[in-house]
Formats: sequence, structure tokens, C-alpha cells
Amino acid sequence: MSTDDAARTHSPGDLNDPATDPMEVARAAAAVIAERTGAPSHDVALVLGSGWGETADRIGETLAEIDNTDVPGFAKAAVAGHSGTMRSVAIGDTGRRALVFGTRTHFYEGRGVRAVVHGVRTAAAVGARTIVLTNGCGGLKEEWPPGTPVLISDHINLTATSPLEGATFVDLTDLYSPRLRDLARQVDPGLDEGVYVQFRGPHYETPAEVQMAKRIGGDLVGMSTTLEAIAARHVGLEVLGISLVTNPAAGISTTPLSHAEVIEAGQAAAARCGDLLATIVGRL
Ligand code: 8IG
Repeated sequence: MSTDDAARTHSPGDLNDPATDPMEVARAAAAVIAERTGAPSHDVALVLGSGWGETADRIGETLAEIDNTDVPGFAKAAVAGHSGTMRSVAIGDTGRRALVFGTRTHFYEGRGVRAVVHGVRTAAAVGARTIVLTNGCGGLKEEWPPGTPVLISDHINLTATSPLEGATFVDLTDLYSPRLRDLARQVDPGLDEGVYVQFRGPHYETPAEVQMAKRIGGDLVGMSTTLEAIAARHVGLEVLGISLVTNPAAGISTTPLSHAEVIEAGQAAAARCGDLLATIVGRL
């Protein structure tokens, strides 16, 4: 069956039409991915945020690469430097496969919350049991210099929305799998963990908002991940969340960081982060 046939067979409709079932779009996306990658299923999915772009190459050989625009429900990358493709990657020589999303749709893009979590639902539809959500973010602790990877232990969702519709009551206790956090610490015992606070963006926080995030229990501030994690729990995926602190959050550092220094820190961390994640994925 050709890609066109796969898309036609499922004809899932527009994600933002209220009459469309977003799970049906995810199944249509999964059918196209299976057809284009030749893999009837994938075992794990990863969403690569800022600073995590090298991970795919370190996991193993890329066996197929698909433009997001060829897959139902996906759009091209909105953030410069993010790759608008998804890759099917061999996990070392384990015989298992990872589906790696090179970019994500952010809530601030205004494409709706269904678009934000479409990758997660597609991951479940291709058969993944585990999803790794990564991001670049601001840090609230001075002991986390730019370039520090931090495990997400829990989140505070300040977007005032949910990816779930109707009376869908989902328990979020241990949303960020303690088992997978333990596994990550076996790979790198120095890994710290913290509570990730998602703001709506696209502006960064004011120093006062950063202080608020701290007082309500936050350690990391960013513009992604929490809505995706909620959607992941809903479809039964085990979630590993890892942030890369690329900058101290507004007002946290007394010495203002130059953009060049942040970029440099991110690049310096890329290899370490890529290796870390690749090793974790190999042991899942
Ligand atoms: I990279 O300091 C990155 N993304 N909200 N705040 C928020 N998002 C971010 C930040 C930050 N740094």
C-alpha cells in the first residue's frame, strides 16, 4: 500500500474540527509511519527539544526519515534550528526501534492543544510503551549552570488547559515514572531532579513570575512538556522527562548571561545529553 493509499484509507479529517476524533488522526499517522518506515511498530518514542538534537544519531542508525508534513496531523517545525522530520532509529543492535520526533508543536503556536499532543498520541498508536519528553528550559537553582540536564520529577501546568476533553479524569500521580528516573540515575548518578513549570509563553517570565514559580514548588520553567505528559498518561505510555537547563530563569543569576554563552553552553552539553539519553534508551 502506498503512503497516499494509507492516508486515504483512514481519511482522518482536520485535527481542529471538533467532529474529528484526535485518536483517529493518530491512528492514521501511525499507518503512514508504519508504511514509510517498514516497521509495523516502534518500541519507544522521543520528542527532542532545544539542545537534544544530537540524541537520535547516538541511539543508533536512522533507518527512515519522514517529513512531518507527509504525516496526518503534523505541521512543519515552527522553531528555527528544530528539525521538521521524524526518524525511525534502530536502538543499537537490540532489534528494537525508536521513533524520534525532531521537533514539537508548542501551545503558544496557537494550533490548538490537540496539535500539541498529536505526537504523543501517534507514539502510542505506533505501539510505543514509553515516551521520552525532552526540552530546553530556564533553571531556578543557581547550582544548575547552563548545560545541566535535570530529570523532571513532577510538573505544574500553568497553561490553564488540558489535552483531555470531556469528563476524562486521569490520575497524574507518579506521572514522571520513578522507575525510569531510577534507570536514568543508574546511567548518570549525578543527575538531579526537579519540578517543571509550564508557562504559556512565548514570552519568557518576568523575575516576579520566576519567584512565583519557585514559591509554588517549581525548579524549572519552560513552555512545553506538561500537556504532552498528561496526554501520554491518558494513552498509557510510561513517561521519562528530561530538561536541559540552557539559562538561569529571569532574575535568578546576578551576572546576566550573554546569548552567546547560552548557545555555547547548549552546544557543549549536546554531546553529553545525546550520549546520556542514547544510553538510557538502550537500557529501557
Ligand atoms: I531554552 O527561561 C528556554 N525556554 N518559559 N523560560 C521559559 N522557557 C524557556 C526558558 C526560560 N529557557
